[in-house]
Amino acid sequence: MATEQEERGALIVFEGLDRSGKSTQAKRLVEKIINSGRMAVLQAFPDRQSPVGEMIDRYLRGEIDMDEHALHLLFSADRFLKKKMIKQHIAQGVDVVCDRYCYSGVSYSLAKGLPEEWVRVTDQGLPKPDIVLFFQVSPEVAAARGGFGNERLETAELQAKVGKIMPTLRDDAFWKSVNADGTPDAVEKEVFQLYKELDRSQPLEVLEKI
Ligand code: Z5A
Ligand code: MG
Repeated sequence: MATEQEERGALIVFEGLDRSGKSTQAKRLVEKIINSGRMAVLQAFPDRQSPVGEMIDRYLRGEIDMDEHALHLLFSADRFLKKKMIKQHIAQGVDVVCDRYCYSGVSYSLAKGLPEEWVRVTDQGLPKPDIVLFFQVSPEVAAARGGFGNERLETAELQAKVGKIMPTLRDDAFWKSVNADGTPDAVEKEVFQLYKELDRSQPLEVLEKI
């Protein structure tokens, strides 16, 4: 546990559309935090290495089919299985950087037409992020970063729907927009500035509403 003098870790979440650069910048942030003398870990969701994440991965790669409700619950379960790890790290002063979180879960499932009230409750009880870095990329810039890959959800139609839904989940109390159109170095600078402004004075909260 962090002593009274030590600051707790922070829960930092990267969200945004496909190819906005989340994975690139989440990795860079962890390196930058460690170089600055703190400890940090990176957690991607889905965690394709875990047993639950492996099922999700097989679905995304088109190897297996799955009921959409079951898939939504697997994405949520994948996060809940990391809840203890996240809380322990934060109590020990380690920053946890998440590449996607429940806001991807809610946005993609709503875009597929699952019932809104149900979709919004399955992640309640997770640790609440201290900050959501919302990567905003313009469609032209995202398109210039290469076409969609071969995964099941990488279609222009679904991405357009997600692009309309995700901003509606925004909570100005802890969401910060990042201009993801810039060069990797410019985005890194903006992200690190927001990181440095984090307030760790209050205990980590529980996510009650999405
Ligand atoms: N999903 C869901 O349905 N429910 C859930 O609960 C969760 C996820 C958590 C897999 O996610 C799918 O699961 C995803 C959402 C759904 N569906 N789709 N589509 P994923 O996170 O594994 O997806 P990904 O493969 O990592 O792609 P991504 O996240 O969309 O990309 P990104 O991480 O935002 O971008 P990147 O990989 O960092 O960069 C993309 C490319 O652009 C790459 O070639 C970079 O070198 C380049 N790049 C990055 N930044 C820049 C800048 N600044 N300038 C120029 N080029 C750049
Ligand atoms: Mg990514």
